[in-house]
Amino acid sequence: MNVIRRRPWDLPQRLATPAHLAFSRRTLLGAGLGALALAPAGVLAQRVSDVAKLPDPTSDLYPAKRNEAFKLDRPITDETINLHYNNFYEYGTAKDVAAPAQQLRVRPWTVKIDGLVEKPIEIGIDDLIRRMTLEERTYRHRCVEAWSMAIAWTGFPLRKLVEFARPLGSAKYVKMTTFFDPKMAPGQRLPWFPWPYVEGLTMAEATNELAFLATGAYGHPLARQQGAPLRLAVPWKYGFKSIKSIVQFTFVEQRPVGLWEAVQPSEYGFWANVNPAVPHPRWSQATEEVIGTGERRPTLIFNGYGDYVADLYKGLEKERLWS
Ligand SMILES: Nc1nc2c(c(=O)[nH]1)N[C@H]1C(S)=C(S)[C@@H](COP(=O)(O)O)O[C@H]1N2
Ligand SMILES: [Mo]
Repeated sequence: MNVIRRRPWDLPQRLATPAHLAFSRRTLLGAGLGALALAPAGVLAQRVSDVAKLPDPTSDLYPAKRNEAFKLDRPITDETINLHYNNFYEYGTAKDVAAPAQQLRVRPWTVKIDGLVEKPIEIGIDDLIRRMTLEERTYRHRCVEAWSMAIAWTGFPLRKLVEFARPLGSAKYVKMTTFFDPKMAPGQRLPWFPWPYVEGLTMAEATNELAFLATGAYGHPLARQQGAPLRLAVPWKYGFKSIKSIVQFTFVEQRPVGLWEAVQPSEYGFWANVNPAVPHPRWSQATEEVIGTGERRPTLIFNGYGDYVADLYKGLEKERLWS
């Protein structure tokens, strides 16, 4: 089925609703999204506040100490803005997923580690978080749609999880997978996406100092729309690599195919490193809209993180490193 010829951000804002992804309203209603869109605001607000009241068993770990090694060249985006402008296709194709995302149940939450490892592991998220030392890092985030933010994440280096996993020498990539539960994620009832969301990194990328697993943001545990309870932050790559609400890390020999690469391989590749000189097939990547400021800034190669990561790509110049 070749339905996704256009992605929502090609459309004028007023048209950027799921109904304009070239599907009939009936299809959407059948998929359950119509009902969500039609739910009175009050009903949704009620559900949101009920879920939000549940205590987070790790909240005593926040705020964590900031790691001052990671400096920003711009102010941190306001938390309120960050919480109301999100990409989370499991909860809708526009940016206003904050309310529907409150349906995501974040406890109990089990993380599986499997594939080419000494011994597969299943561990509860609270247990995992308490085994790690949380720190705060301020990172830029550059979406492939040419907008950006700057965020204070809390979490731990992905490298620490890799060490905990004890991968075999034959492991070449780590494949990460988001939860799959169409009952609590209306977007997963849209049959034209190959759910669940998947992303992957090479072992060298996964163990790079910058690769970070976020458990919190702005001094407290992650909000659901940010990808609670565990999401990736790889700030030198386009935002779609930073997979949310991860349930599984699988060490593999074959290069994983991410959800966006599966949907549109001509536009979204495996590497997806930020490069202002290489346009997306349908738009320029030269500048970015800094959300919440009205400002456009020139985009930097590797999103400004070349000192950390440029070496990873030496000798790979023939690969499609940039989209
Ligand atoms: N599971 C999942 N992860 C995801 C996405 C998604 O739709 N589903 N969107 C990606 C994209 S395109 C971006 S830009 C970031 C957005 O993260 P934010 O909403 O916290 O800014 O999440 C990424 N991770
Ligand atoms: Mo994105």
